[in-house]
Amino acid sequence: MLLHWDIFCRVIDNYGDIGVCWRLARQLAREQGQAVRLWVDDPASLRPLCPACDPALAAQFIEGVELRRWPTGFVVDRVADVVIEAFACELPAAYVAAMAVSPRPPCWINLEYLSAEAWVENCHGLASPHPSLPLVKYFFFPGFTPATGGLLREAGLPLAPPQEPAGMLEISLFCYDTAPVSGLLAALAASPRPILCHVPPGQPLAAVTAALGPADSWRLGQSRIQPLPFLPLDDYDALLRRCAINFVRGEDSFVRAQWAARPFIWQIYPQDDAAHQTKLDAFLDRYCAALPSSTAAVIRALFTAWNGGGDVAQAWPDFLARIPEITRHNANWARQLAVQPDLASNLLRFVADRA
Ligand code: TRH
Repeated sequence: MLLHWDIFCRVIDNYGDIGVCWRLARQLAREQGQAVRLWVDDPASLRPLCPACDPALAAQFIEGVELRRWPTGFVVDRVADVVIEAFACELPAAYVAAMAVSPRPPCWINLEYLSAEAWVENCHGLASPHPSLPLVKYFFFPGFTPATGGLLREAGLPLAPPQEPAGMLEISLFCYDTAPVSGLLAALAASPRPILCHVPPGQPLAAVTAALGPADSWRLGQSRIQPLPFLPLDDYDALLRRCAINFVRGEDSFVRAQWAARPFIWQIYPQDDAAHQTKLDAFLDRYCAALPSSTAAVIRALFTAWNGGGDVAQAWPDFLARIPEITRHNANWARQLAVQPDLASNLLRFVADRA
């Protein structure tokens, strides 16, 4: 069924808000044949992920998606069948008013942040009636189990990683500037195996430069630390599949690392009063559940250290020694997750059930 979708995205910081919304919008358009408008308050934030985007334009079509600048004075031309409020970004008041008087009020969905915590299953799909208008908003929680909204995954994504290269190890280092990169760099300097570490611009490069001093690239023992331009989204996905180990952060790169099925280390987005710590533990509990306890301990040690709770240089060699085992585990993990419907398909089903 062809539906009109309006997805609203407010860019809070970094690239995750637009990364998730853009991935969802183009998948709905490309794979599901839906008519999608993506409203972004800061279209320039999409440009690094999608070089075809011209931030100067108020409206443009890219990959089947109508990309619109979300202006301060929002004028409603029409109300869509499905309205996605990404990450509780708060819709324009005029749009909400138009929804309320629409002959067929849209299916209004708040797309939440991803979490592996158990409570997500109970809150996924909950209805929240508007306090004063005849409207209902539904909470849609991405997640790792069939009782959640699932994970973003394009059709036909290759899930089996290619053979692990015998010689030099390539790793990618996407992290916040709070990451303990000095510990990692010390481990790379001591590595008996040559390593090529790709460092994206922005916070990752700032962290490395703060640790090593300014340079075009760095050589540490047998390892080379090499800055990388910010890659278009699909090229970044391909980099994750190519590298033997990926450091990822936030939400979207974290999910992509799991589809890449390579060993990865996640730096979680820091939240007030250490709420992120609970989220990190919840993920590790699920992800490590099928592993022998010794391997789980090695993974936990490095994830914990990378998130500020230990010594990265100390945790690294054990992790490195288990790369073949972790790679096998991650391929199984990805296959197991891919049996579940993806987030876009779940969204369509959710909307159809409420039509
Ligand atoms: O950038 P992030 O840290 O994003 C976020 C935001 O901080 C957001 O506010 C927060 O809510 C969320 O995390 C949890 O990390 P993330 O989610 O991985 O987004 C990065 C996006 O950038 C992702 O879509 C992949 C993309 N990317 C590229 O396309 N090319 C690149 O070269 C790199 C390094 C990333």
